Amino acid sequence: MRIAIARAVSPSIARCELTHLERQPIDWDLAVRQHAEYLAALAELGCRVIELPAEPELPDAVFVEDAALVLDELAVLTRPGALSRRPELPSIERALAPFRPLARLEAPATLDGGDVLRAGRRLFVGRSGRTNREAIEQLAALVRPHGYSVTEVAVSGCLHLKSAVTEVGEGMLLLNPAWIEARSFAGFRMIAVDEREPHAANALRVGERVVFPTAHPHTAARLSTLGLDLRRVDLSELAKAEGAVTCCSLLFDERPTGGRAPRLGSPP
Ligand code: CIR
Repeated sequence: MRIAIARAVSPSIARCELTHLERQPIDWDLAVRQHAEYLAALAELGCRVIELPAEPELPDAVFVEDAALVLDELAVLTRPGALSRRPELPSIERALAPFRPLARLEAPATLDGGDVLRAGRRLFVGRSGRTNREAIEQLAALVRPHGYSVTEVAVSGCLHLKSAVTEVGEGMLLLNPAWIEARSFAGFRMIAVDEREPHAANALRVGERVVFPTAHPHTAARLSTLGLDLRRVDLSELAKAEGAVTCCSLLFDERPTGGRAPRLGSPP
C-alpha cells in the first residue's frame, strides 16, 4: 500500500518563509479546504493518508516533503536550510520510524527534501539556497551502499530543484529550462512547461496518474495531449506560501517490493 504522510495547515501559515514571492494575504480557511481536497485526491489515487496535526507555531510545517527523503531502504531526515523549519523534524521522525530505518544529515549540511528528485535509482539533488554541497556529499554516502547514484544540479531563480523539474512518467520529466540545466538530465524525455506558466513544473506522480495544479492550464493541456492522466487540484493559497503539489506529502510504499528494508549498517 502507498502511504502519504501529510500535515494539516498551520494557523500561522501567513508567517511562512518566502524567497521568490511577494507576501500576499493567505485565506487560511480556503487553504485548509484546498489541502483537504488534495488529501482526498491522494486517497482516491490509492494512498493511505496519515495526516499529522497542525503545528501552530511552525508556519511551513504543512510542507512535509522538505523534512525527509524516503527511499525503499531507508528514510533520511534532512536538515532544512531555513532555521525556522528545523523544529518540524521530530514529529516527522516519529511518523516515519514505523516504516523505515532512519538516517540523519549532520551540520554543516543543509538540505530541503524539495531539492531531491528521485528517478528510479538516480537521485538528482539541487544545489539551491537551501541545500549545500556538504549535504549532497553526506546524502551520497548514505544512499550509495543501497545502489543509488547522486547527481548535483545547479538551481537558480526558484526555491527548489522540484520547483523546476519533476518526473511525470517513467523516464519522463516536466521542466522549466530557465531554472536548471536541462543537460543534467540527458537520456530522459523532457517536456517543457508552457512559457506563460513558469511555476508549472511541480507535478506529483502517483502511480499512473499525475496530481497537477489547476493554476497551470496551458501546461496541463500539453501533458494531456501526451497521454498523461492528470488529477487536477487547486492549491492557490499554499502557492502563495511558495508551496505546490509535491511539498505537501511524503509518498512511499508501506512495504517496498523485495520485502522489508535492510537495517542500516548491514550490507546492501
Ligand atoms: C519555504 O520557503 O520553506 C516554504 N514557504 C515553502 C516550502 C515549499 N516546499 C517545497 O516546495 N518542497
